[in-house]
Amino acid sequence: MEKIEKVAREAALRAGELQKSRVGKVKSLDYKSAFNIVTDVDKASEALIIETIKASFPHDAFLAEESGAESGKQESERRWIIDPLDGTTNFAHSYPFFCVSIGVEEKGEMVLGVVYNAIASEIFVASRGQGATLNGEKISVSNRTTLDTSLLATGFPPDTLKSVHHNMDSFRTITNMCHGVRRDGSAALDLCFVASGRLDGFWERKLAPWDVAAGSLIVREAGGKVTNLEDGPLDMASGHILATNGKIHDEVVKALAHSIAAK
Ligand code: 2AM
Ligand code: CA
Repeated sequence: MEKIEKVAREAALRAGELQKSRVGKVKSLDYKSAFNIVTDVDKASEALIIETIKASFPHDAFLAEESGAESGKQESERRWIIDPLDGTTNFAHSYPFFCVSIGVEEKGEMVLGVVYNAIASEIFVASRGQGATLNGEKISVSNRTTLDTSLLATGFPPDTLKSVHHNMDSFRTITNMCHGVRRDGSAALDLCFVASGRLDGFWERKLAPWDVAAGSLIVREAGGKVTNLEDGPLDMASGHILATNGKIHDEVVKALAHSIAAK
């Protein structure tokens, strides 16, 4: 695990520094769908990350946002789940809230998560059973026990208004029940903010596995709770996620259920 962590950190740092050097200098911007964008820096970051990992682990499998899944790999093999640039919309607008997210899965279980925010020089790392750190210091979730004293975050994928259970109702409902709901545009960083106690909870619908793979392990290793929106097991394929400090989890689950039922 030490070598895996070293390589994951190195890949994240290399891609993060590239991103930092390219803020405000996007050369190409394509639309994956109506409001879902990808830049040359997303693609260059992913190539750099995969090249770095392959130099040490040439036989591992990858699931990465821009290049997808590699075919021909055994399910039991180690798999690297990569979002080379989480918060692309922020990046493209020079809004400084984006990161590199690298998760490592072995036999279907997340064993390592690394999230690097190059602008803030913050690297969040968690290794299964070993706790979570921010720049090498142990982190843990907050101690707040009630929703009405909590600060949360959520996010809105680009096609959210077309989805049946869209998030606006939940956003309105929960905003009226707590100190506030931030919408900052990087699910991986939002999860790390829950892990480090800056936020008490985060939820979002329809995320992709690479948005949550690393961050969900970091929250758990920091003592938090990660489920789907109904308090069931997290399914990275469906991408509905609720992460909290554990203490406000039931209250948020009830509030989300109420907001959906009220539709
Ligand atoms: P991205 O910047 O890597 O695209 C914002 O609410 C969060 O949703 C970000 O983490 C963003 O990741 C992610 N996101 C954006 N478009 C998405 C899509 N079509 N499906 C799933 N997640 C998406
Ligand atoms: Ca991305």
